[in-house]
Amino acid sequence: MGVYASRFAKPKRHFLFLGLSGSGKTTIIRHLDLDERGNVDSEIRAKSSNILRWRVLKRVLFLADHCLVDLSENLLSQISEIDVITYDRLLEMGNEELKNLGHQIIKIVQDTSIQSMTLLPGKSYEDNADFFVANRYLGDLELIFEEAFIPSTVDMLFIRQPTEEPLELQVLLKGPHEEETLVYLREIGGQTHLQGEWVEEFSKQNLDAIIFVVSLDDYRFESTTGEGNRLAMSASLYANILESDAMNLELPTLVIFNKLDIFGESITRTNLNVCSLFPRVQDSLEGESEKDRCDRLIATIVAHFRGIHESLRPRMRFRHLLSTAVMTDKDNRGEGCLSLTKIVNEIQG
Ligand SMILES: Nc1nc2c(ncn2[C@@H]2O[C@H](COP(=O)(O)OP(=O)(O)O)[C@@H](O)[C@H]2O)c(=O)[nH]1
Ligand SMILES: [Mg+2]
Repeated sequence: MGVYASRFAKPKRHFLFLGLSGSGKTTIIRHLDLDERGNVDSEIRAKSSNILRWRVLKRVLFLADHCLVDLSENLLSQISEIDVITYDRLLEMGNEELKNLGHQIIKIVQDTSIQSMTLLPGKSYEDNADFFVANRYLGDLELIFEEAFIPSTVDMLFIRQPTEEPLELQVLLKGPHEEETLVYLREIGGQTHLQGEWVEEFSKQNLDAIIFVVSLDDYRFESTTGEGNRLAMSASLYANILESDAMNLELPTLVIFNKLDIFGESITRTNLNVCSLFPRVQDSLEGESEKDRCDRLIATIVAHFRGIHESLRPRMRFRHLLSTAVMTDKDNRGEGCLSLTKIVNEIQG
């Protein structure tokens, strides 16, 4: 019996995800789960529809606020009516009321001046995350304000819900010869006030690796709480983790540089030099293609983290992967599309 149990027990891996709030930890975990399993729990999805409606509503009101002068009296009075709706109120809405709200929002969005504004990315980090989501759903307002609307599995990757409660998913990973490994992906909230709890997690005996998530796009944002540039914050957080007394020196870390997709776009508009982290970076080199330039700038960021790692953990190899967590189109897996196999191989390799 004992022989069979040990022969057939699935090996287990425990990975802990850490990183600044908004770097993409939850999205990556959901992406990996979806990738192996093909779907997200329907209960979780049903609960998320209001979060999506709320984000779209807030974004539209925010944009309307910025072009007040161009709006008609009628539209203005509608906007002030919607403006008083709270999140709790939204949760109580029945079918008719939701539909009605959807139609009001559609009217506002149909105003051309607002449409052109939705194309402008937000300045602050928070605005920008909302911009990204709202923009994706502006064409589907009618659908998402139907009471029966349940976000699809792919929609779930776009719904931001800051993690307060620890999130843990178990994913069954099949190897090339059908051998199975049970992988536990665990995230604790990235909010600063929760970072004290991380220490407790480091000391857990069964932990196999720390996966530290960095948003590449953070280079262009200042923290809303006055702590400076977000990429610089992320780098010092990584250093703090490696320096933590509670962390086992043999524990591998993997740094995932996420949001490769928006980085590629951002860097065409905003120079890497807005980030205080590096000495001046040459913006473009003669004869350099757009793709080469992007790769070189990413390499600059990666090298910074590598430097931190090598000075604090000289005997442990620096492991990293690039990622685009929101792309889940299986037929169109681009560069940076993560898989659990890639992660496990990188950590074990
Ligand atoms: N464009 C883009 N957005 C992403 C990516 N990964 C995450 N996001 C978005 O970034 C926001 C924050 O992600 P979340 O997973 O909640 O971050 P967490 O706080 O680290 O758990 C969400 O709106 C995600 O949809 C990515 O690779 N590309
Ligand atoms: Mg999260």
